[in-house]
Amino acid sequence: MKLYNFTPAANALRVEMFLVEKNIQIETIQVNVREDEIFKEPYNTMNPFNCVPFLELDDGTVISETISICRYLEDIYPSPNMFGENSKDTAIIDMWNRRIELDGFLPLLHSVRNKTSFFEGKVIPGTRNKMKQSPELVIRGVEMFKILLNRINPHLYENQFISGNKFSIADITGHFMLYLSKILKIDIKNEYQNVYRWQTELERRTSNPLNKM
Ligand SMILES: N[C@@H](CCC(=O)N[C@@H](CS)C(=O)NCC(=O)O)C(=O)O
Repeated sequence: MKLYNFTPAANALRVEMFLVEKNIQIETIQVNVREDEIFKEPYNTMNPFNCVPFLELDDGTVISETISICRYLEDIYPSPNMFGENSKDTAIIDMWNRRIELDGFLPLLHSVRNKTSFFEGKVIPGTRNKMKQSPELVIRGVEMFKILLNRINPHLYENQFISGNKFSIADITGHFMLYLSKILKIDIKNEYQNVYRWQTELERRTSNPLNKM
């Protein structure tokens, strides 16, 4: 099994943090997406969606999508558990992961790609074209994130982690959502104190790959 990744990228870092939390070692090949290696062979054929991360199994099967990769690894390395130990916990963790990913992580990812000059010509992940960056999408992403913050701030007063009292994959997604919010200079500390407490706890984890960058 081989992991194809590019360490500075947010989704790549989600998988790296997951691997450390679970104490899994996998041979990793760095694909420099900044230098467009992802569009070259053999990567283009392996993942025609032209994004990292993706996992190649020993039989040649390629699994892309951050959460699909993590779910596969969880299945073969069940401990420590990150996706839930029974039907109820699994559904609750999945619910939180989807809320965080769809309402926060992805909107902010698009805000960053539509704002930072570095992403000119690369507005949609895995593409290179002349699509213009849209200031409206920057605003929309930040607004969506703030709606989510208003919802999770009271929840995090009563819960140590986003899906309850146990660290899960949803916290890893949350950690990188908050990392994107830092790039966009969104004030969490003064306005959303419970989210800030959660963020501080996530940042202090030894598995946090941002501490090594
Ligand atoms: N839906 C995919 C998205 C992966 C993705 O957006 N990867 C970005 C890095 S964070 C990428 O490889 N972008 C390549 C590029 O646009 O050059 C997932 O969840 O894994």
